[in-house]
Amino acid sequence: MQYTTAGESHGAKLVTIVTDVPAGFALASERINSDLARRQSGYGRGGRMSIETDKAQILSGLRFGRTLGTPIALEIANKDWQNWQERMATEGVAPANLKIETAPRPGHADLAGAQKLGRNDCRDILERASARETAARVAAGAVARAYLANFGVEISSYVTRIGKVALPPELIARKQAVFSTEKIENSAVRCPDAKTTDAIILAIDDARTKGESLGGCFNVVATGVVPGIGHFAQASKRLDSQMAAAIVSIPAIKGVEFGLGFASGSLFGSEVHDAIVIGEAGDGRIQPIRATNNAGGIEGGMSNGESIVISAVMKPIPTLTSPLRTVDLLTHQSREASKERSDIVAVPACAIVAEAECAMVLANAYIDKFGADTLADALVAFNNYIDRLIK
Ligand code: EPS
Repeated sequence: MQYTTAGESHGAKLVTIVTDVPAGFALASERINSDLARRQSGYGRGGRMSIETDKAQILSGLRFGRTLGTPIALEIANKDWQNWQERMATEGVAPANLKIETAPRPGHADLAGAQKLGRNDCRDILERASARETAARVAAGAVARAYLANFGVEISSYVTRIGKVALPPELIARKQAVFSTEKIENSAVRCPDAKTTDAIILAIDDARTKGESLGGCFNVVATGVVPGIGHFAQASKRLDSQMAAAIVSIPAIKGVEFGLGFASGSLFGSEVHDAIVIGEAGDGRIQPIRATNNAGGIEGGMSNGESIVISAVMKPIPTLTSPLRTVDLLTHQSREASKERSDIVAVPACAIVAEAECAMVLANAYIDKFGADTLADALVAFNNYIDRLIK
């Protein structure tokens, strides 16, 4: 399964085409829209989210609610387009009074993009570099997620830090996803602990008062993944290399870890590696399993049957209401960076985008192992594999 997106932040629509989709699984726009709504939520987001109600329209690749095995085209209308039609017209000439953005924001794609493409209006860059594009990724990821549900794979996420406020480490159990969906989804910042949520909200309010922005960390957890997904034999097929590339492709992500991650560099081998014991796997089968899950569910580039636990860090939003210094692209004079309407923090939204990226990687690894044509064929191969694992 591959996806491509198109669309500017204030253009008419966001579009995504998902190709190499197996035939015969159920997909509903309600499911896609629920992920789109989850991406829009989160305390500390900017004015744009109160303008938009992202909804995907499925244009192709389905018949009577089931995939045809043909490309799925999805589109999401930008309601804000009505306020930008002149400034973002795809044809014709620029209006005489067009305001151009010549003050690149440190931390955004503005300057390097303007240099790369020889532009002096940063809007030519920022419209596409905007994280608005991630709505289309979430729609594509929902297709992958619907496919994976047939194999018992579920993907969730939660926020572990925003700015200086972090979920106490003792609450983060790595063996499995212990947080209830309700606790995560009911938190205004997707943090499963009420006390931490309250402290994060105060930190966001404080950042807003100071004209600041914030970043943070989140975990993505995939449960129900059978062992042996991915491959040890090829760099490009290693599950963790694919997953890292997919997560780091999300705007503003500056690092990714699996399981214990960087902390494993300061520990003894016996403190890091997960002892193998006979026990009950996630689906009730008696199997060799792990006593702990410090590996984050991936060893040797393959799933090991434990939950896949990925942590990532998102840098603070580059648009500041108390901006940093920059250089005007036309005059080369020092000035303040431009102030776009923006979020104070978008870490909870970013976690949903990371769920989508994780789903796309896992769906591809399942397709690679169990077959690309139809869900029915893949389920036969999958059930044979499960039987073999038990013997
Ligand atoms: C976003 C929409 C954008 C920004 C945000 C992400 O809307 P607008 O630019 O109209 O306010 O809120 O983009 C950024 C933070 C960024 O740095 O590009 C969205 O839909 O997620």
